Amino acid sequence: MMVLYSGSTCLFSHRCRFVLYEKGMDFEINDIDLLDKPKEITSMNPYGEVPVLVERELTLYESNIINEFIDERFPPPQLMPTDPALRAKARLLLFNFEREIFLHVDNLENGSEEIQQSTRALVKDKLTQLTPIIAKSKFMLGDEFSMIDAALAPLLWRLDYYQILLPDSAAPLMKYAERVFSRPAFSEGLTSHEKVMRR
Ligand SMILES: N[C@@H](CCC(=O)N[C@@H](CS)C(=O)NCC(=O)O)C(=O)O
Repeated sequence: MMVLYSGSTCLFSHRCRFVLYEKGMDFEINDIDLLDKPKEITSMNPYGEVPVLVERELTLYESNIINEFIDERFPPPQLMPTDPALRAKARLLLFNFEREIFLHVDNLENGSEEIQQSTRALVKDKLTQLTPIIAKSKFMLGDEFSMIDAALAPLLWRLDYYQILLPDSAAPLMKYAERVFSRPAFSEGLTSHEKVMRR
């Protein structure tokens, strides 16, 4: 059976748990204590990070790469667009999110107080800028739930936890977040540590 090595508070592992439940696949979770990381993680991922997915001979890391594999490997619903141009655009959006937002997540958790504060302001601005996109449709790519929503939701879930308060103008984004959180797969993918991150 497929095994996901996952951190119980790790935003990136959360993405993969969400997608695995969306696809309704059978899998096993191996909960990794990041403060006492087993050596096997570094032998599976040269960057020493979770999530890691193992399926038979295949070992993958990087949450978005794992999620694309799960999406392609298992039956519909497809979470990436099928049209090549739209698919490429979706990948570009994922790349932009990583570069502009998710690269900074570590600073929210491990940065000095000063760094945490400036990162909160940066993430707040970047997320607020997404409001016009979501004001027009149900999900990030239109009316269907997609990989983009799965990539973003774990951060939106952690806003209280990271002490990020979005302005009133971002109300459509928070309404969208509630829509994503109400999906059964989202609740199924939450660990007990994550359940209490949001008030
Ligand atoms: N870009 C990676 C980021 C993964 C990541 O940063 N994982 C963190 C936990 S959330 C980690 O394993 N850090 C190594 C450590 O804490 O030793 C992804 O998308 O999978």
